[in-house]
Amino acid sequence: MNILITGASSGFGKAMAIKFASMGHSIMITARRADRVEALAKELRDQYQVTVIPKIVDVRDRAKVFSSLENDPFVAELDVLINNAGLALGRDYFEEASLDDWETMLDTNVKGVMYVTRAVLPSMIKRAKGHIINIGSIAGLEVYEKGNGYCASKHALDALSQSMRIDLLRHGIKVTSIHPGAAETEFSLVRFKGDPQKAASVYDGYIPLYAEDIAEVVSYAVHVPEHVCLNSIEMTCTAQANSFTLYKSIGQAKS
Ligand code: NDP
Ligand code: 8X3
Repeated sequence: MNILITGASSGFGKAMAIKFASMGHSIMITARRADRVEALAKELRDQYQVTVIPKIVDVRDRAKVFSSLENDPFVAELDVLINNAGLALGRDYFEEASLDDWETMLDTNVKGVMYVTRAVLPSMIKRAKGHIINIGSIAGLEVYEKGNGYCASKHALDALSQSMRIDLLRHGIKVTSIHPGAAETEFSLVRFKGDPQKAASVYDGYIPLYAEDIAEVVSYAVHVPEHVCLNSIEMTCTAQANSFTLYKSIGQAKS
């Protein structure tokens, strides 16, 4: 299969790139950090002798997204698009949160998905098949304190996924939402703007999800038979029930 993964320089996207390359699939991997994307592409090509195409794209840059993807020969034969690139910025009360952070999250997590999906859709429609996997979040299913802008972006993404599923039915295109809970990646380091202690404290006292867990579930969703579509998958670590109930054995509530 030809699989395009956004946000492959770290976390879930990188784990998915490794998983799919190890299974022999051809992949296109994208993100903003060129050094990481290019190094990963080389490493996977050397290790698994598969096609790995690196593309340096900021999903917020509408013109660049379209010029990079629209007429690409790999995209012309695309089987699976994984909209994974995304981020949270800040964890503050609504009245204190940064407007710039809100805009960056909405531009990346919502508009970025719209741009990338629209850029690759013509080839899927032409071939009357394809699978779009959107990496949502439990923050897109339930809101939590100080989650405001991030929760809004992931709720919007969930609405988009449901719309795509309905509107693309007539083209034979599947749409799957994956909604993970707390997972230890660079997500919290980004959210807390490079503060390693704050980031690490998110994962203290319990075993969170790891990027490989998400890659495993995405791979399962990709490999179900053609006539089956997993519409929505919510997954958390065993210590988490929903976006505001996390059992930390050291007794500290998620905050
Ligand atoms: P990471 O920070 O480890 O990875 C995020 C990836 O997104 C990076 O590759 C980053 O690449 C890319 N990215 C961010 N902004 C842009 C942009 N503007 N253009 C292109 N790429 C971008 O976090 P995760 O792997 O944890 O996050 C992946 C997805 O999963 C996100 O959508 C996140 O919201 C979601 N999620 C994460 C959870 C968690 O607890 N970790 C739980 C639920 C959902 P680069 O900076 O090089 O551009
Ligand atoms: C990331 C999970 O709970 O930090 O989407 O919002 S959470």
